[in-house]
Amino acid sequence: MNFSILLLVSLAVSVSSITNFDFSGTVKCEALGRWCFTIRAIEVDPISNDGLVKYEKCSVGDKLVKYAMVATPEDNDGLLDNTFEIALEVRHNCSTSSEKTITTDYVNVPMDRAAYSMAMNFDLNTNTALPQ
Ligand SMILES: [Ca+2]
Ligand SMILES: [Ca+2]
Repeated sequence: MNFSILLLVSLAVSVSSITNFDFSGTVKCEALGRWCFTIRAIEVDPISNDGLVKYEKCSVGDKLVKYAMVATPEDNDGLLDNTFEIALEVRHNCSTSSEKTITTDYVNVPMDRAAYSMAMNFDLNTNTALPQ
């Protein structure tokens, strides 16, 4: 194998081992006055979850807020591990005096995928997540 082929092969390997993640959807809350939420994309791990990216917003009067966020690309999830476990977690104070959390089930994303998009809508009044 000459040098240029070796370079191409190593480039292909490094490109294919990076996964880009993006997240989008809506957050709905019917409440009087101001309400706030923080949405976090996480990579689920047995010991502690990794935060990929987060989005914070407060609303006064608007019942529906759109969100969109792009995570820093991930390239691995530990030794002998070929999938990412991706979930969304929302903390909010919609119609509650104490903070509530909604966590979606995680999705297994093979590490050789170049990109993964998750589209999820949240209803904070019922504490539910609905895939788009
Ligand atoms: Ca993991
Ligand atoms: Ca994993």
